[in-house]
Amino acid sequence: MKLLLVSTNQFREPLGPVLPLALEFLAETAARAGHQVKAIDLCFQKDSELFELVGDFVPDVVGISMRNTYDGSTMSNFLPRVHDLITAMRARGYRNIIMGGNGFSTMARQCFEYFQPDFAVVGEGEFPLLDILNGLQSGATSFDTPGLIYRRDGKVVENPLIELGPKRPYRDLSEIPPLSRTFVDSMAYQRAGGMANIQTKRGCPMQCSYCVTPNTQGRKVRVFEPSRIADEFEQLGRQGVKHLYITDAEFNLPPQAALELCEELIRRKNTIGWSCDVRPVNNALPNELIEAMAKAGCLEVNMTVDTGNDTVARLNHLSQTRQGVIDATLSFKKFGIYIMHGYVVGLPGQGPDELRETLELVDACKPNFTFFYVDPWIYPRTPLEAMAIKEGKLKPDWNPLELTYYRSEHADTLLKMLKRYALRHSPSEMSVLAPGNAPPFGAFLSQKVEENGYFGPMNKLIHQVTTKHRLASYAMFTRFQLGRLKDAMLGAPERKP
Ligand code: B12
Ligand code: SF4
Repeated sequence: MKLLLVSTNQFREPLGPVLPLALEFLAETAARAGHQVKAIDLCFQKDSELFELVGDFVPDVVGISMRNTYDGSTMSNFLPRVHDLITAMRARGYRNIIMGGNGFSTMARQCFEYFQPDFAVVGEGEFPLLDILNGLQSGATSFDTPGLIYRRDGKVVENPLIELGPKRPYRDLSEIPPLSRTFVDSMAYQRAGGMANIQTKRGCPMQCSYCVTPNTQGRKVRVFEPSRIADEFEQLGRQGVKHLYITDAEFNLPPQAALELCEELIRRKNTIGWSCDVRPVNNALPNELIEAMAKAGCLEVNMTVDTGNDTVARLNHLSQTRQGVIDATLSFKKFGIYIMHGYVVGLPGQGPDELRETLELVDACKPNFTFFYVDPWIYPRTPLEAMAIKEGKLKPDWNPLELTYYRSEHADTLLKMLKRYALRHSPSEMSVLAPGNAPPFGAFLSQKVEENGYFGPMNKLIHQVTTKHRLASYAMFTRFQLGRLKDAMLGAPERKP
């Protein structure tokens, strides 16, 4: 079959464009299975150039990847643009349109209704894509691929996945061919901000209240062989890549797999620097792992802490303790790894006392950089959705295609406290991302990053840019002070796609 794959993401904030790694996985898998593949990355192109790029390739099947539906900080809505692209493809006579991607998967049923593709895949795409290609090739009209949404005899069929619990029939990642990393130009991303990337595992065993990863990647963690990942590092190194972002939900879960990969990278004398996300789950950040990460090239970690209060942590299914966070942070600093703490202000159970405790934790840890995300974004099929419905903050028939935030009853007080705290600290040490307050900050940052050809650890860059260009921080605070947040409340009507 002739497969055209299109990555639609053109968003360049907060730090320049992000490489569409999905395209590498999907194109490699389909090509190795004998299909003819053309992969188009629209990141550096105009939508109007699409058909020129397709040239005389006449696809039997078109795969469209949608990484983000929205950016919750700038409140950018990516749905209408992708809708226009699909309309143009239909007008061109393209059939068998398959949609998938991280953003799409977070609200797949609603996206399917909105975009009206022929097929939609929830979660990882390699195996479903092959099922569809092979099925269509042999004239099949019925598919039993788990999680597939498609049309049969004019009716929408939704195959059960969708519970991604332990019963899901997981496929072994070794069935995915090693990536040649030739379908996307990694160096273009390095030149434009350093957002080249790599994936070493899929899934997350936790179920933090607001998070969609267990729904999109499953709760069973599956890892790629360390030697395969080290080969991919070397392959990217030969292309000139100097820094990578590891896209794993949490690099340190489980710690043993992370340690084995670090040991392999150390054995291969890896020279590429990397950043990753880590979660301070109890006992999951031992000193031995942190030391190995430093030796294996880790330059920066984003530690999602969310709260400094143990009760709020338990209520939101965050398995961590204050002491664990302090110990791990000090250990990262000791081994010279730049550490960012991320907090979500306004989680269920968080009142002024709990926020005070959180700010005390930040003071005790003194991470290099701190991000406060104000008001969590509610996704379907998450514990936060259930809590919001139970508390009467969300209607059971809400529409996830309308960007919706969980709004704490203490929101105004929490924001005032946070603002006071933020203004006491140098703006270069922290950022506050409230819905709607990010546009000047994100746009300014990505412009600076691209103009100056920065690449490397992401938060270190933010730190550098905000120190050099105080305007970025001031713009952010000004928006914050204007109370922009007020018009970004639950289900604001103008956000409809
Ligand atoms: C790593 C990451 C980041 C890093 C990226 C760094 C880098 N260099 O890559 C950073 C921190 C910079 C970042 C930023 C943002 N991110 Co982010 N990010 C992630 C994360 C953790 C992994 C994404 C990833 O690369 N996965 C690896 C690839 C291989 O997987 P994949 O894209 O899902 O592709 C697979 C499937 O989706 C499927 N598939 C994909 N396309 C297609 C197409 C077809 C046809 C088919 C069949 C299948 C298919 O098959 C693929 C292979 O199995 C996810 C959450 C998560 N745990 O997955 C959030 C996530 C994607 N990000 C999200 C968001 C919102 C953002 C930001 C807008 C937030 C912000 N303001 O900072 C920005 C946008 C950046 C940009 N310019 O686009 C959301 C998107 C939600 C949504 N509904 O829109 C997610 C889901 C997290 C969340 N819940 O908030 N992000
Ligand atoms: S540990 Fe991270 S990826 Fe896993 S559920 Fe929590 S926030 Fe999501």
